[in-house]
Amino acid sequence: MTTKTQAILIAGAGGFIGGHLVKHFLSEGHSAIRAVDIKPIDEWYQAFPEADNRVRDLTERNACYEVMEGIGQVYNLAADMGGMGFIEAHKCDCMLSVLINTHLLMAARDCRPDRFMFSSSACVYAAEKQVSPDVTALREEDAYPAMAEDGYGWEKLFSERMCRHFMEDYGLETRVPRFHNVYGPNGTFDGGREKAPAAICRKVIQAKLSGKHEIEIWGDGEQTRSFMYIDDCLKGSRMIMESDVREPLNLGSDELVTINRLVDIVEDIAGIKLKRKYKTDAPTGVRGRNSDNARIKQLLGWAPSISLEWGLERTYRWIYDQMGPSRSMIGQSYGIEVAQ
Ligand code: GKE
Repeated sequence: MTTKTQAILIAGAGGFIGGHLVKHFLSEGHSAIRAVDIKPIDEWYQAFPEADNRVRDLTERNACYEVMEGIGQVYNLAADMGGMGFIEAHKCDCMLSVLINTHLLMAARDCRPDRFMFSSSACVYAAEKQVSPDVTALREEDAYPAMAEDGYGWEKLFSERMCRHFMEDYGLETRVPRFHNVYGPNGTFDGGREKAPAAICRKVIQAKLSGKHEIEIWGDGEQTRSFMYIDDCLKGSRMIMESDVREPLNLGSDELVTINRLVDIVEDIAGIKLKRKYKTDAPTGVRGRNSDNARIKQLLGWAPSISLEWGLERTYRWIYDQMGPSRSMIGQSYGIEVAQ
């Protein structure tokens, strides 16, 4: 159990999930939060003056030893990542995150925090298990025999193995949730790293603001995914961290939807219907992916359950607020005439 005074390190605190995790612990009254990210602090998605905020490059060994000092719990969310548009075009950058995971594990081996969580991903799963939209939900053992997502997936799978061997060889208590496409407010929705839920919200808002009622969708829209709202991600991460589950564990929604259905829901929220243009040569990743939650239910008695409609409503509103004030700006930057 994490005591309120135990020092907690959030690596990747300037990012989407990391920012929410810092806020989560502060709202629970935890007093010693060390928040670390490589981005300049004014680029952090969320930053809190109450935390011990440090801008450090955690690919560097010395930086990892510095931030590990006096830490009881480590949440390692630091990674060079994004949605399909990013990971397909930046395979080396994604794999170089291995330097962060390696150096943080070495620092943890020597500084001895009680727990070390490594954020893995559904991208570890073997491609051959994800070839059909009506996919059989992925069970933890479906990561082997391995054929992970190029670049990002292999780095995550390798780092999972390192966590296991640092536990076996050095007794470091590691925990490894496999996140399935996490979405929500205070995440990236533009610029190339965005994932589908945020991207579709942005595109629907642009169409609504511009009056140009059309939307570009990557692929044919029949590919399927499950999307997990950030609040379920935070709750699940805490439960896994504080559990005795040492093996990698799915942390994802099991509400399977097509990308066309995702667009339907966002259109309903926006109160608009758009003409769909399919960009079939865009990055599409696997054909179908879903989370089998039998094991997390069996081991923790809980599983993510926030509905996609509920989560998208809050995500859409937040992105609209980010885009709203600069409506005219949007017009200019996207070369479209803004309808008042
Ligand atoms: N990003 C994006 N933007 N995706 C779109 C868009 C768009 O405008 N339109 C349609 N899609 C389709 C993609 O082509 C893909 O088939 C699906 O939505 C989901 O794309 P995604 O959210 O970018 O990422 P994936 O689920 O394919 O993969 C992600 O999985 C995560 C773990 O579940 C990875 O990129 C990582 O973010 C992570 O491993």
